[in-house]
Amino acid sequence: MQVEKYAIDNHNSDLLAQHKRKYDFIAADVANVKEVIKKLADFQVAIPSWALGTGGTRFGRFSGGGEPRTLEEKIEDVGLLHRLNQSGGAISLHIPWDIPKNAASIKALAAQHGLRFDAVNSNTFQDQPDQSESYKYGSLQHVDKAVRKQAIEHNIEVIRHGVELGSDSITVWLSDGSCFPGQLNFRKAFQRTLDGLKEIYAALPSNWKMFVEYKAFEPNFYSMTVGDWGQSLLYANKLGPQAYTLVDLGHHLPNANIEQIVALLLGEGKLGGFHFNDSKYGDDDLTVGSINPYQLFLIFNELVEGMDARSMNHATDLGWMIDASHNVKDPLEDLLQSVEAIKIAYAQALLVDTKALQQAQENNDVAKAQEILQQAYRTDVRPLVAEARLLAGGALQPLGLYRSAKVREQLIKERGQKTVATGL
Ligand code: PSV
Ligand code: MN
Repeated sequence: MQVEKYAIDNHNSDLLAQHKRKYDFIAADVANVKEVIKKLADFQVAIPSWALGTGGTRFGRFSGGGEPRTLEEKIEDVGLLHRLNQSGGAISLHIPWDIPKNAASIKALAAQHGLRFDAVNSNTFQDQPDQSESYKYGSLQHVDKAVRKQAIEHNIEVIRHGVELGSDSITVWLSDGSCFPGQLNFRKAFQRTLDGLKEIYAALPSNWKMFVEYKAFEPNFYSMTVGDWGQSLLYANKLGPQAYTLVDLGHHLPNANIEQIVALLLGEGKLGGFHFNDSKYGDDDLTVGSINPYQLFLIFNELVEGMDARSMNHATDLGWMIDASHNVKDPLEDLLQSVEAIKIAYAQALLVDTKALQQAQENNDVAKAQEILQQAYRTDVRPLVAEARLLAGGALQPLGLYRSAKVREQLIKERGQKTVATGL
C-alpha cells in the first residue's frame, strides 16, 4: 500500500489557503520562525516495530485487521506514516519479535522508505520456545549463572543484528525484580545485574550507546532491579561513557516530576533518550499527549533549555522513540497522533522566551515565570508543525489523508481481516 505523491499534493492544495491563513497569523509573532520550522522538520521520532499491531491486556486482544504480518510489512507501515508526516524516519526493532532474516535486504527496504534503524531492543522478559533457561525469576539478576549467560548472549546477539542494520544503540529493559519481600537479596541482585550489563557493554561497538531503561513496577510488584532513574543512573555511571539512562514516560510512580528527572539527567550528561507514551494510572502505554499534554510540554521545555545549555543537537543527540500499545485505536492512526503530539510539545518549547524565564527565575518572580511558560503552551503551534511537514513533502493533515485515502481498508484488502502482528 502506497500513498502516492499526487494524493498528497491534491490533499495539500485543497487545504493550502486555510493553512496559509493560520500559519501567517502565528508566524507574525515568532521572531525566529524559519529556525523553528527547520528544527521541527529535522526532528524525527522512531516508530517501534511492536506498536504497529493492536495491543492487548491480559484480559484480551481485539485485532483491527490489516496488521503487518512480517517485518517487511512493518517497514512498509512505518514508511507509510513517514510519507504522510515526514517525521517518523526511523524504526526501532524488538528482538526476537522482529528478527531481520536478511539484514541487507531489510536495510535496503527501509532505505527505500527513507527509514533508518534506531535503537534495537532486547527481550529477556519472556521465554522463547527454543531457549533452554527460563526468565521466570529474572535474567541478569538470576541466581543461576546459566540464565545470566543466556541473557547476556541474547543481548550481544541483538547488538549484532543492530550492527548489520546500521543501528547505533541498544535499549536494555529488564523486568527483573521480585514479587514478594524476602524473595531477593537486593544488593546481590544489583551486583549480578551490573556484572551482566558490563559484559554486554563490553560488546558495544565504539560508536554505540547503551540505554538502561527503568520501570517502577510490573511484571514484578514488590521490587524492580532497575526500578527508577536513580538505579538506572547508578548502572550507567558504573558502566561508562557509552551507557545512558532511558526515560519511558509511563514508568514512574503517579505524579513523579518527570521534567525534573530529565533536567538532572541532562545536566549529568547521562540522558540517553525517550520512550514516549502517556498514562493515567501506571504503564498504560496510552497515546503520548492524550492524558497530560502539559507535562509533555514541560519535559520538552527542560529538554530544549538543557540541550541548548550543552550545545546539543535536538534532532540527533538523544534517542526519540515511541513505546505505546494501541488497544482500541487503529495503530497507525494512533502513531500519527503520537508523532503530532510530540512535535506540538517540541514546537511549544521552542517558543518559550528563555531569556525572560531566566530573568523571572533570578528575580523570584513566580507569577511571571508561569505566565512565560503558559504563553508558549497556550499558543496554537499546529500551523508551524504543519508548515514544517508541508515543506518536507508531507501532508498538511496526515490523519485526514490517512482516512480519506482509506488506508486501513486497503491494508485489510491486501493482508486480510484476521492478521496478528508480533509484539505484545
Ligand atoms: C516495558 O514496559 C517496555 O517499556 C520496554 O521498553 C519494553 O521493551 C517495551 O515496553 C515493550 O514491552
Ligand atoms: Mn519502554
